Amino acid sequence: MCGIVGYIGKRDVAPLLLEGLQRLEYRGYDSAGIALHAGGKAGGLKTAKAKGRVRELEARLPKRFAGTTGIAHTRWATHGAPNDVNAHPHMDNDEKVAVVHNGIIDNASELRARLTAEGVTFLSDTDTEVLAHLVGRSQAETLEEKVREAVRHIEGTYGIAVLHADFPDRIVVARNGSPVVLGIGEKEMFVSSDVAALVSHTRQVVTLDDGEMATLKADDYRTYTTEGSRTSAQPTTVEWEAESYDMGGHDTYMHKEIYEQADAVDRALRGRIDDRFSTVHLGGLNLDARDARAVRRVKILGCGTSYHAGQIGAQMIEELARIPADAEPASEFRYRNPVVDPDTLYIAVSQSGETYDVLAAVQELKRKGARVLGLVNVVGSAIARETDGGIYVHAGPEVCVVSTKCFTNMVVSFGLLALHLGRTRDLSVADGKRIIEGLRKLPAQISEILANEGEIEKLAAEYADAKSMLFIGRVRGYPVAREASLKLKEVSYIHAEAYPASELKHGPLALIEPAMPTVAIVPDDELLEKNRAALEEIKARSGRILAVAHQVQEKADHTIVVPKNEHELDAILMGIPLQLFAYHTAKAMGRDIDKPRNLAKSVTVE
Ligand code: HGA
Repeated sequence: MCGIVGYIGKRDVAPLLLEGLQRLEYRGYDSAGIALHAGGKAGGLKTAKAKGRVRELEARLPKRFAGTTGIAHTRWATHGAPNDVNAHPHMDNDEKVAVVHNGIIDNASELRARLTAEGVTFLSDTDTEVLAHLVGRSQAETLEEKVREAVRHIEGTYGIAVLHADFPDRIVVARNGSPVVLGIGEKEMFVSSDVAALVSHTRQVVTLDDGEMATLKADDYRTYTTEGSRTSAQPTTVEWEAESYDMGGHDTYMHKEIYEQADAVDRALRGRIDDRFSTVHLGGLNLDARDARAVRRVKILGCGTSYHAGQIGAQMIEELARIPADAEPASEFRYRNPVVDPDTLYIAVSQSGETYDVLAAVQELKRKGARVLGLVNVVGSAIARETDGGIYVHAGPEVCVVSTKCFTNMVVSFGLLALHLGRTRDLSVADGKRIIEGLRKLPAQISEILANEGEIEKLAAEYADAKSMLFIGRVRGYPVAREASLKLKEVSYIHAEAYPASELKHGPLALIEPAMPTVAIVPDDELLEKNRAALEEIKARSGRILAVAHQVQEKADHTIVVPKNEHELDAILMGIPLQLFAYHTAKAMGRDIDKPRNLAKSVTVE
């Protein structure tokens, strides 16, 4: 999704902004642009924009394009085609104002009609351009007041950064529903929509709240509300290292992040296990034993991979805590006027903590008085702040658009939560101990799975000719099949469909033929025989089968054997070889693995 970077200080701004934009490339975008204060006698603002990659923008920068204050943007079009003109920054007709914007202005057409009637000429098809004209036409004296007046007319979401030719000593930013983070330096200030663009310069950040604005000057910043009253946002220190955003010798971020999983899981467990009582401590949960016992249902909300993590989480909670639990796409939940029950614990799952649909579901739930926890990766993100408490999954920065290590850490975090809830109820000390031992084994078992990469690569080459693939699993294996099929389609663009193995006869068996391979999740659990029967049925119809199992499956053409853990935790491991399978299939097909077509990392718009 769109990205914003801004800088004010003494350094040459264009290279700094280009570097910042490159750090945001992973989010997915279709065009990029820069505006800066030109300085010198003539002063004024200069812009450069280009459809395509940041390097195309770089190639197009005019010869004289220097300054020490500027803003930049990577755009993911929502209003108007991806082209040079629609790329941000947008300017007013006098070219005094430049605006970059993430989000959607819902009342853009009305504002556009009104401004056109007043004599404004629109150059682009974007919703964003109305903001530039509103700021430009404001009669207010200060830039802060002009921006404030402009955003008062706006319905919708925004993270914005604004330059004004008459106010060369400042950048004014504002946030409503789309992230804005200030980076505090020594006699220089940064702003971005994502800490990824800041960490190579400063680890001191201030995250704005919705309804908050800020003025950045080279040696100072101040924050205030859109109503004008001062706020006292204090800087916090970002823990993520700049190196976490480098590829570290891997050919893609996806490959690197798959390989980071053993360490990431270790981080998710660190400091949380309480051997004395065979349970876990989850610091920020804000749910004491009495609250935990009062929970009668658990409802998990997420989108895409996070929703699948939630499905596995729901099963773990049912199994270990015996609390009825289910997961639902947040994007559906928020629009179906859900019955919100005071005894239900809601859990919002998101890597970025900014996923728009999940955030909107959280806000709807809070409005109705529900108790909502967050399960997120990015510390201090909107969902982390809007929820009553929660669990940080500690996967570290995830750059590849498709999620791997964050998914695994989400599932592990659900395992911790399920154990915690279970131990406030009927899960015995002995079972608690068994689960803890299982959790502790995970990092080594993940490394064992990854050591098998050579074989998985060969298998991927074998199946890469398929036009379509079926993924099946039963109960614990079903969400694993769903996530694995999503991974394959995201990175390889091969059509993949997941079904419960128990539903084969009710439809998908009709698809089975040699050209339609099946990937089957076959754990050694109480359903092993049932799963084997499904393999028989597929084989009888000449279907090719790749099994992911704890032991070689006779009926399968190939089996990827994964190490056995406790049956409640098996789902954590069984998907991991299929991440590598998706990666190698996509690689064999020459896909752009880290940036699959049409997809973006943090979906911060609807
Ligand atoms: N609506 C603006 C910005 C889109 C956005 O934030 N995408 O993530 C546009 O279409 O230019």
